[in-house]
Amino acid sequence: MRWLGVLVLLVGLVSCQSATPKACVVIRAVSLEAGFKVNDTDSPNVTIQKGDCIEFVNADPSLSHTVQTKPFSNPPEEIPAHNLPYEPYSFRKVFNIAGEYEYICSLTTNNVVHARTMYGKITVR
Ligand SMILES: [Cu+2]
Repeated sequence: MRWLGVLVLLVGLVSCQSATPKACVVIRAVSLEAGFKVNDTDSPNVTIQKGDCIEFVNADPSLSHTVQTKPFSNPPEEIPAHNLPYEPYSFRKVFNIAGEYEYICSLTTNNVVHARTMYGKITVR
């Protein structure tokens, strides 16, 4: 029965490799004033398909930012709080559950609440 284990392993390896990941949609933290922007758009909102991924990047050299789901927004799944140091660090997440994910930067610097300007919505279909 050992060959069966080898076969299962091989099939597993092949299926992993064939599932080449699609390029992620990039959401940049541009600045405290400008907030988040999707790819090269001027919008912090995006609609993706189940199984797509989002890559969060901090493109703001002057401030740290974070990303997480907006508290009490009742998303299908939480995005736990992630620190976003200045790029090239990035945080990637695959969204497998359809629904609306409101996200924010949860920081406060010099009494300025980032979430007032740094927020957006990811819709997964
Ligand atoms: Cu921020």
